[in-house]
Amino acid sequence: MKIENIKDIDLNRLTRKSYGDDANLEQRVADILKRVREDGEEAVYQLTEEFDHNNLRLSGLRVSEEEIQGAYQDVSKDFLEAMRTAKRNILRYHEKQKRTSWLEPDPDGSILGQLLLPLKRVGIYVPGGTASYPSSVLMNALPAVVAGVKEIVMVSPPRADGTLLPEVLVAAAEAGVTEVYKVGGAQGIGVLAFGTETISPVDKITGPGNIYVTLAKKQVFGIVDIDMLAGPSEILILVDETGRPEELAADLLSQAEHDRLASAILVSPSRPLLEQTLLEVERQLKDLPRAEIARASWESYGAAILVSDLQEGMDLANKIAPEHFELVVEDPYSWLGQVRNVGAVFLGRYSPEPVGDYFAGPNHVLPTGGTARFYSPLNVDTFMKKVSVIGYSEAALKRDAKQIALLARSEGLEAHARAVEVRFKEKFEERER
Ligand code: HSO
Ligand code: ZN
Repeated sequence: MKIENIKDIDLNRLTRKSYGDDANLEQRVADILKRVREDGEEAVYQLTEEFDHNNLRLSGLRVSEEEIQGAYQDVSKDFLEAMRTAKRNILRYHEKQKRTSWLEPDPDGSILGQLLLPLKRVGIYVPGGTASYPSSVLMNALPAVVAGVKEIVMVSPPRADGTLLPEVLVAAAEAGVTEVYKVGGAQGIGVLAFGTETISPVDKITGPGNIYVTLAKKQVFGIVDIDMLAGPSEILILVDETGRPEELAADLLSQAEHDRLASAILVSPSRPLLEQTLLEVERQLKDLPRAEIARASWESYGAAILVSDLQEGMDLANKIAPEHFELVVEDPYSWLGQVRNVGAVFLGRYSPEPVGDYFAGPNHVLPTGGTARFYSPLNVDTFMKKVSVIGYSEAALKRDAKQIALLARSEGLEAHARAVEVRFKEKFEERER
């Protein structure tokens, strides 16, 4: 890899879209969703045979309570303990996000307010294969638990032997998931959105997935709500000359190893640091178990960008809007006020990105593909909705009646105007007499 000057970089390459716009794929996903909607579980069994090479007709789609308890035998004590600590941290952080209903009385006797209510039933998608992360189960389910959601349904594609990863099942149990089904891909999203003969549909679907899952979420949006359209993981590191190549290379690779499409970008005003870090990445790639994936990502979507100063680097970060942003500079807090378009910011050399992926408490489901311009990390609000409250008093309505009626008539809506005035009809009549 070569160092690129900011003047010469192609921003388009670095600000990929999160999801493609392949009309063929969209159609295939639409067909799958239609089959699930029309034929229910029979379609789900057929699709699971087609895509996951599994016949689940005998065992059924639901993971039993015994299976979940059995999974505890297959995970280590240390894993369970680490997961429980992570859970505590995630809960503590998300509790701070919780907002409550409010009612505000006015001296005139009326009351305005807002109810904050948990969604009743939500669905969490957990990918299969090497992207089947127990940590993501916690990150999706725990904010829903804090929000007060009662029914949390998880779906995930079965492995070759028809089971789910024990660590994922344990994470689901620990996180308070109430139902688990072995169904993945677009059909998994279909089950959540439309329901089947035995599974009730959910109100909202969250969680990352491959392109099929993402397109399916896009297509069911409106029937249910969704969190966001998640794409491959990204990291951008802004570093001054105090950075250490060994640490920077490790952080870049920590995201590159997720996915061939992941992107890892290093930005610095120090050319020697960029050079040394590039060498260090090559060195570390040599014995990385997922080197093949990490290298593919690094070679296609990685970048080392030379800027004239940190300010230029900061502006570039806000333009690219990366999912993860590491600020490895002398006084990271002095830059915090300029951070705008990133999913999560990691301050200083002791906040490497995996601290956020697993443990610190903030959510690791973050906006990707430049959507940090308008999306937030998954949070407690993701699982709540609001209801407006209007409780006018007689005095308040009397005060406002004329103006409301006037606005209604200006829109040609006479019945609206009368609905207000009829309350004071006698008094109006009295006055006229
Ligand atoms: N960095 C990923 C989340 C993750 N990392 C899960 C490890 N496990 C997307 O933010
Ligand atoms: Zn990660």
